[in-house]
Amino acid sequence: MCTVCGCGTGSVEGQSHDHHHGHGHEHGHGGHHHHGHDHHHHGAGHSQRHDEGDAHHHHGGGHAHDHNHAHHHHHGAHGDIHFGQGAAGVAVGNMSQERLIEIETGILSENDRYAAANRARLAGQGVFAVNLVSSPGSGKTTLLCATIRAMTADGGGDVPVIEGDQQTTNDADRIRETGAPAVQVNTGKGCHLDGHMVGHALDHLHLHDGATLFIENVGNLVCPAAFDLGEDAKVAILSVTEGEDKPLKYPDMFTAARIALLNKIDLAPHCDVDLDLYEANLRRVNPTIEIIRVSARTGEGLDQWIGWLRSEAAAKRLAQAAE
Ligand SMILES: Nc1nc2c(ncn2[C@@H]2O[C@H](COP(=O)(O)OP(=O)(O)O)[C@@H](O)[C@H]2O)c(=O)[nH]1
Ligand SMILES: [Mg+2]
Repeated sequence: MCTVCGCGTGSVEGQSHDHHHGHGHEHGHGGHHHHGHDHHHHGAGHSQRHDEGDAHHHHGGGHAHDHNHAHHHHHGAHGDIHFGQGAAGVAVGNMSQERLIEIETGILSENDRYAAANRARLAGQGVFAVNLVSSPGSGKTTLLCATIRAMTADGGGDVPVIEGDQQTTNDADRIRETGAPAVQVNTGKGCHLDGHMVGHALDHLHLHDGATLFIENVGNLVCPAAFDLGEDAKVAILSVTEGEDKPLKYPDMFTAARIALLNKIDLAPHCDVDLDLYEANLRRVNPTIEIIRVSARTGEGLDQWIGWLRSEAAAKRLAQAAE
């Protein structure tokens, strides 16, 4: 599970796995989710509220707790409320910040072990892997289908795909229509892919040496930023309809990404969007991020994106040969 979001376990398409600590995903991690997010964000040491029992907090939602416990939050200069001001960045009940950091570090280092194993395995096969991250609907799957079609148009190109979603095999089905092999990972309540899930997916993909592996993460601009899957680069996809301020609101994702694809550029004339401001905001949170304006619909910018993929894959092969 993830202490950032309290999310749970997943299953690889066609099988039911107990991925983490023996929990099945039908366990209903929704309850824990609320533990992680809503009411336990109060600062430590306010034990009087815990005597009330957790049940009513689960259903009380933001209103009840804001009403009753607003004094536990840190209020900013403009009356805005900031949760999780402790060193761990979150607050959980009466747990100390040190203990929280310990738990979060434990989960992330477990993930990092799986990610390192994936990375070694991919390197051993000369596979270049990208992790596509974005909010839902920004066009990851559409862009991926267009990319695969362009990369395989001349009959070449080996582009296996791992698809992450909470439910359904829709996206893997869309990918398979292009002729590319795809494995769907359903994360259940989980809001991101993790290293362990990707390791299982790799077992099912039968990668060929030198392939370019695409991993479409769960649509979510927050949690996937924190989880290394063993990829060579995170690729953030934004669409012009999301608004220029999203890089500023979700900076972790854009700090973690090496490149941003500004998608649905065909819609720009119909939106009140300032593309230069969009790019400036991206560079504010990540001064070295590469940005390509693309349209999965018209194909604009796809050559540049595929050029980036090919040159990065070539650079990886060169670096490995030099080792
Ligand atoms: N106009 C336009 N629509 C797009 C573009 N890319 C994706 N879409 C549409 O955006 C919606 C969400 O796309 P999808 O690929 O499922 O997004 P995902 O959730 O990030 O995988 C679909 O209706 C797509 O047809 C684009 O470049 N231009
Ligand atoms: Mg998708």
